Amino acid sequence: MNLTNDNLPDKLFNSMHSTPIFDLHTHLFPPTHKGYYLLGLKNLLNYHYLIAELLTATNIEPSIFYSYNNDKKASLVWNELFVKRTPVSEACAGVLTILKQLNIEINNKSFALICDEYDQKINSDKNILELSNVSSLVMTNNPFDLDEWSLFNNNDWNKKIYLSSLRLDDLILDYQESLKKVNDQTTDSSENNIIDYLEKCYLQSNPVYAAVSLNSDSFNIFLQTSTWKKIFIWLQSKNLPLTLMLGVNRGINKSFGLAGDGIGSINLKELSDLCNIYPKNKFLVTCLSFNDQHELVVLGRKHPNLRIFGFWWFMNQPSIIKQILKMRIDMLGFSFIPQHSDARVSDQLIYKWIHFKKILYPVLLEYYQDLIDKNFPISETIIERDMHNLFCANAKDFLGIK
Ligand code: RAT
Ligand code: ZN
Repeated sequence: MNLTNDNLPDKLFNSMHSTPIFDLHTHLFPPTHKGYYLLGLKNLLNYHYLIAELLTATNIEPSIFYSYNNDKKASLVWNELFVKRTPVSEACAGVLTILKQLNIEINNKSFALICDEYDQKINSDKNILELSNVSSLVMTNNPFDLDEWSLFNNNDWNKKIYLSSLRLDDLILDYQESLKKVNDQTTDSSENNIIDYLEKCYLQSNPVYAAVSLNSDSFNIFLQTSTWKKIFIWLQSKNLPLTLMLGVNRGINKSFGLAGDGIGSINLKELSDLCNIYPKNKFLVTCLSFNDQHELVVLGRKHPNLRIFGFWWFMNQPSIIKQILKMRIDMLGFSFIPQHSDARVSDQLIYKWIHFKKILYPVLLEYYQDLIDKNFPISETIIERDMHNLFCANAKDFLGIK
């Protein structure tokens, strides 16, 4: 049955909130991976997005802050950003959204009491996956970090929920050190070892893509070195897409640690060249700077082997998302992957997806209403198909997975 402007809003809302989500890029790990699996309010408060806000809003010395244990860091963030100041930023709002979803009132309660109540409500990744409606997600797995990589020596976690990706930033950031790590594990020390090593890691982890974050300086290395040429050929032979996270400048304030990265430049003409040079390779692309978004969407119309995804990090702000989302729909229809969570603490899945849907809903409603006004029939089946594509199938089809 075709929908009308009267029943469309409810149908769209229900379909959007009941469609299972495939989260294309996170930094999450399964619960059995101790030391890497992060959960709970204190970890939420120690998120580097909030640490950057704390360190810039206060005069707390970064080295002193980082010398504190996790409990003290979290209570400091709470006190400075949620008690002494009004928590209006997107990262602060995220924490409040999670508390609200869990029905945790904060009025007149001490931080310790809020934490206790929180721990009673959330104690496993299962709660979170259910609350956020995420059915599977992609981790970020660094094959040059052997401790982190030890995840793949075990089978005590759900590989259907936690999919892997090969994060190759170390090959860009410190090629010699990465090569050394590879050579330490083999007897022969040739450059081919990198490919052999990637092959070994591929077989061990069954990744859905490889990924690298770059800026214009590193993009040049990337385009020109013989190792990366071999990597492109290897990726193609595996039909493994490469995720490019473009325009980051690491450590612009090194004292902030993980919270100290900023925006770097990127020349998207070179991305276009890359798509032409390697037409059989597939590239998933997201850009960190607002300034690159228009050109990126144009490239998304020109290169079938390029798929735009998500609102990455500094782009993941409601005011920006609304504008860029509409631009993407205007030029690409629904042929892009609208969002990923980038969650580092499992609980963040809850707020990242709620926040995104809050923006997506009115935007989509407007497009569908316009189609109905133009006598284009919109049925429930169309809405469900579109939600499934936006939240899941666009990404999975590009990756070539079920
Ligand atoms: O958004 C983030 O959490 C950043 O710290 C980065 O990790 C970024 O998402 C990345 O994958 O490089
Ligand atoms: Zn990330």
